[in-house]
Amino acid sequence: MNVKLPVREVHAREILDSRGNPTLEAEVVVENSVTGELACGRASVPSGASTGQFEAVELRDGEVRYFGLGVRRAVGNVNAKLREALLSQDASCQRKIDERILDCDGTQNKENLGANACLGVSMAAARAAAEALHLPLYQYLGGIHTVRMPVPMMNILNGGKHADNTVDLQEFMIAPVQAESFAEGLRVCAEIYHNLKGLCREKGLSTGVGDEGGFAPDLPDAESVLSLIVEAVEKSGYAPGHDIKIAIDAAASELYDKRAGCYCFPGESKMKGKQVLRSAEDMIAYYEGLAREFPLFSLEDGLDEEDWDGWQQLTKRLGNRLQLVGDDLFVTNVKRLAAGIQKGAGNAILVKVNQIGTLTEAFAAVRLAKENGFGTIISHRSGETEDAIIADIAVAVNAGQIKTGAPCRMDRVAKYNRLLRIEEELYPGR
Ligand code: 2PG
Ligand code: MG
Repeated sequence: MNVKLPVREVHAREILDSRGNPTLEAEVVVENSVTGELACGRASVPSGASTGQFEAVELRDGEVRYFGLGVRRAVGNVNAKLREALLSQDASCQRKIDERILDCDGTQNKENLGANACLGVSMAAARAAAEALHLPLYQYLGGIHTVRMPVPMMNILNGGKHADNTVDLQEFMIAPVQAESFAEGLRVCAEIYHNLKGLCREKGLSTGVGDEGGFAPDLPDAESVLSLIVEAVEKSGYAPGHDIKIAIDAAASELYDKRAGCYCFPGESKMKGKQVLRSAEDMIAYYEGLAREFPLFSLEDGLDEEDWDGWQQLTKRLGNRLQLVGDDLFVTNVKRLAAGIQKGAGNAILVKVNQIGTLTEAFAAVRLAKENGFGTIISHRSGETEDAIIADIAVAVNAGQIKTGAPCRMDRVAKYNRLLRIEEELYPGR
């Protein structure tokens, strides 16, 4: 007898995210048709700062309260329209639940109900279904295929839109590529994080942190950031390039000046007392130089989200040496990813469920990436909550990599801790 999980209740509320801005939390209650038991799933929606212009629409109220950032309209859409669309629907089929959500919204970019409304319900429905079947979420979503713990890409130094320092590139991350387990990798990264703090202190640099928990000192350029990170790795007793590799998220769309047709580096300009501008060609040469000098293995959003030609060049020049990750470029959207695959732009995708608005669509992007040999990284947003669902998702889809900030601030650490628990369940005694 097939168990069905009819939806019995759908509810949303406004809560706060890690930046103190409102976001949406949803709850879905389902009934197990065999046992009659009720189960509730809850999920909350993250929010970006360096959002791509092609992301699904995050519905904000635009009223006086919370400086326009309230999400009461999105909450209202869940409590009325989505609730009505989903009551009695079978939550054991996530695809059908998500299709109902898409139909109910009826637009390409979810501007009607809001991607925040859609995603909250999509994730809460999955949680409720897992709960009703007494399965951990990663297992419900991935079944017996859940075998791979992700390697963390731990962001230890913040810049760009995530901090008020002079570092122009947004994220500098370390990856423990030799670690024998997730737990070991996490330990290694956390030790390096602490040593980085010590080095900042010794050098008279700020040890304050940015939105994702990484340190946010004033440094003149990417080279000095990378040198400092290499020093922290060595001080911790690990070999840069062997034990630890470095990833950058340049978030270049944020640096791109459309009118001038070039990338502006305001922090570097300020620190060096002269204006620093780079063309797409300069950017590629710049990354080439950084990759020669430092143990880089991954570069995310190296160029603007609309510069397909530049991305093709970048991929030709660096694609065999670096993982070139499209975040704002692909926005977890199969159409944009398919265009990138066809053009040879990038070789990996950053997957953020709120960029697209339902789990089913995010999983489709992961599938398409894998079928085409693209790398996959499940990612947080700079505005997060205590919800650690991306940990379960990363394991469920065998993404191989996760990006979820520093080992600091519980909104980030919650994801790492969830992965520790999952590893213990999957590989006891590892
Ligand atoms: C990114 C993300 C997450 P935001 O650019 O990759 O690190 O930042 O959520 O601000 O878009
Ligand atoms: Mg990014």
